[in-house]
Amino acid sequence: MPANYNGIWDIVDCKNFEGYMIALDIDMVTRKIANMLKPQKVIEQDGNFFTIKTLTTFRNYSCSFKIGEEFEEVTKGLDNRKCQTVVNWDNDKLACTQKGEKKDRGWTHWIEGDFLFLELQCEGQICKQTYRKTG
Ligand code: YOG
Repeated sequence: MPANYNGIWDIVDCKNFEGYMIALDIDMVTRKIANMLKPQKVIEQDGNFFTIKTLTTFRNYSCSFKIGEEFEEVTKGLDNRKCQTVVNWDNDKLACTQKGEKKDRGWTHWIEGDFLFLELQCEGQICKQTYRKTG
């Protein structure tokens, strides 16, 4: 039985989002706005099928995938790049690689009790986020 990510998760901590955004070439005005946001993750998991919605008052982003199946991801409203993306199980962690213009790009999710952790990586910058289950 893989881990169950279903639920609504609210951000409670965020480190180095700025470094991650600079690595993605996000302009300063947008970074200032983005740094004020309190994202919520709404995750729908059905076996190996996932939809992860990242919701904010400024922009929303949604990504749907099946574990192990590569797809073309367009990071619309984020850095607007195309990536060849795949998400795999690493034990109970969700490990994503996003191949494209940016090197060493990807993210990892895992759960510990009521907390959902996320590390977003791009070109040596790692943003570490913590979410708490609220629904
Ligand atoms: O999530 O990869 O859960 O898709 C990363 C933002 C700010 C827009 C969001 C809106 C990167 C301006 C995480 C933020 C910064 C800044 C919320 C997306 C780019 C632009 C929409 C992500 C994964 C893992 C699932």
